Amino acid sequence: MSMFKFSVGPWNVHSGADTFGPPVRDEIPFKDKVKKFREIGFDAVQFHDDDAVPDINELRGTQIYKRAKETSKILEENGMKAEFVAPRLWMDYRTIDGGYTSNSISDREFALWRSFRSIDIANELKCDKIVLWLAREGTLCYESKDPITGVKLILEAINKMLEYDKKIKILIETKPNEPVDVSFCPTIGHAMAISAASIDPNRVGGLLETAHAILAGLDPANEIAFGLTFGKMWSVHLNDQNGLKFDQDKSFGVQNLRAAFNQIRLLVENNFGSNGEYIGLDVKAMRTQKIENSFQHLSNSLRIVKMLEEKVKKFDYNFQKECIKERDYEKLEMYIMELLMKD
Ligand code: 3MF
Ligand code: MG
Repeated sequence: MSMFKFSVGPWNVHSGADTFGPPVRDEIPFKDKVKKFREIGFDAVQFHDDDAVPDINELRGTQIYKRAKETSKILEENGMKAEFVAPRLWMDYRTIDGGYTSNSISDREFALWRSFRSIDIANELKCDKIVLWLAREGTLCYESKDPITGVKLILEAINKMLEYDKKIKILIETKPNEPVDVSFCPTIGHAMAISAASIDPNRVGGLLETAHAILAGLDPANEIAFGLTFGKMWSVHLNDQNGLKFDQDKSFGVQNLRAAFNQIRLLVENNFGSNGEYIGLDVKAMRTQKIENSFQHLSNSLRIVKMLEEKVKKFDYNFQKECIKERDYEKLEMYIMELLMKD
């Protein structure tokens, strides 16, 4: 039994299209995905605004609420909760140059419109978290934007969201690059600084994704720890990543088991989830996978989390203390290797 609750996004089961090739599997309908997520052992679904309300750009007011209610019903029928809503600001022709930090005023207004609608949808789905993956808030051409203005515009947009809804919490999902070359908010440290400068620091926190930390050249567990220090690590996207390349979203733990162990150890030791936080698994199936096996990366990742929880239970804290006292870190390191490799 796991001490954690788990969440997943509909985008984590996909048709296998990538930058260089078309879809290789049929899209699975949302309803069927939710049912399967539940069967595998997930407790909640993560949403982009247009996952919850498809064609959101064409809809207005009550139509948006109506669609959100339909989505909410599917969740209820399957005994699932909604974890968060994230405005998908990177897909639209109006956000080519970024959302909140676009050089175009009307594009920035569109980005805010979508953010306010995401808050409305979150309320319909009975969740109080908005995630901002700041995908295009940065530059492709460094000289195209002023970096100080960029950070101020992000802060301004967040403040407007905090004013729009007095209960909503904003989680910044940091990533150093891709699709932009250079991001204005690349790490959890940056997210914490924006939180502190906002009009309500208690409602602005972070979401750390393993792969994003690795892309920033940082240790994922320490990024999570930094947010936890301030009581502001409100979600995690566990997955894995093989070095500095495109964002791979590999199954959790398959690349660096020791780093994965230390992420789970940190979450266990700090009782992550005790305020209703979920462990999100932001993993993608390999393109080679057949449709009937296109949920396997999710069940594998869940299994790896649970197996690592068992390893954490076996972790001998007295032995650790002894090694620290003797300053014999070689001994401590070997102990970890044996813990991970032996039954
Ligand atoms: C990109 C991501 C995103 C976010 C999602 C919710 C598509 O690297 O990780 O997944 O997690 O948009 O914020
Ligand atoms: Mg993510």
